Amino acid sequence: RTLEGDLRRAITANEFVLLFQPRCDARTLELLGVEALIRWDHPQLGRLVPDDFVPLAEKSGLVIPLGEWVLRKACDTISRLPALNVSVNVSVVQFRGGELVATVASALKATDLPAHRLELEITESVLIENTEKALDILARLKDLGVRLSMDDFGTGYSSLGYLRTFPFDALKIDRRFVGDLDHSKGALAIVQAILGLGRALGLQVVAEGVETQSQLEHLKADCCDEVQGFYLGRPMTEEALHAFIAERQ
Ligand code: G
Ligand code: G
Ligand code: MN
Ligand code: NA
Repeated sequence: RTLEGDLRRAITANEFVLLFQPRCDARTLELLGVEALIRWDHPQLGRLVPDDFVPLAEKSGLVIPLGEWVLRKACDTISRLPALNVSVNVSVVQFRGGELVATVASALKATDLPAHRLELEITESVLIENTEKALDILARLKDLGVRLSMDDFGTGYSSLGYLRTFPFDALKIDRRFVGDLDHSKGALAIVQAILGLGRALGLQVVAEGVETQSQLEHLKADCCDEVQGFYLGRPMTEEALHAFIAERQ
């Protein structure tokens, strides 16, 4: 048996789980949306995180059907929760196949989720690989009405130019910078610079990996729009998300 064989069977065997992590208004802490995060409950190996199997899914092409499942599941779950937005991570491999736009359109149609409530999180690798093609796909995704965000912002090397060239609505500050906010002047300077850049370009800025009150205070002081991280809530099941929402009402 191989992990790839297991992966091939896992979709039909229903072994994947989609968790949802809160994204909150930085000032009011109101719940605005969730990021969908996949897990694999492997029958022998237990619960696997994306680092354990997404690279293999990308190499084998299985990330295409897997990505379809994630989009459908995320849209379906959130369509039943009034006013909540959902963001979904999209792999560079999903951009190669050429079916991404159709896959997103059919997930929205099948679940009746208004397009503006779906955000696709994209990493820089998508833009580096084939800039022309990526630009075309992103433009067609924007035409559908979905939001686009640049994920892991600050960790790449040419992100600044991309922000101008590509039709992003938001950028997500990588949790490495947020995690160092309390004890590193350098990290604070970088976060402040990203927030200033986002503001100047009219982009919404989301900070990831917020774990402490004091990190939150730094981010609020510099007008960060949204915060995500263990301080606000861990990735949770759909049932736990319902309880999380009920508790806040
Ligand atoms: O889930 P975790 O909290 O461990 O996320 C680790 C990484 O896995 C994140 O950077 C995220 O971008 C990626 N990831 C999580 N869920 C998905 C998914 O559904 N599809 C893809 N392609 N990547 C995902
Ligand atoms: O898409 P991305 O790579 O950014 O995925 C988010 C990842 O960060 C997921 O693996 C998620 O479980 C993880 N994560 C979310 N909040 C926190 C946090 O507050 N601290 C840490 N260390 N990891 C977090
Ligand atoms: Mn992400
Ligand atoms: Na990220």
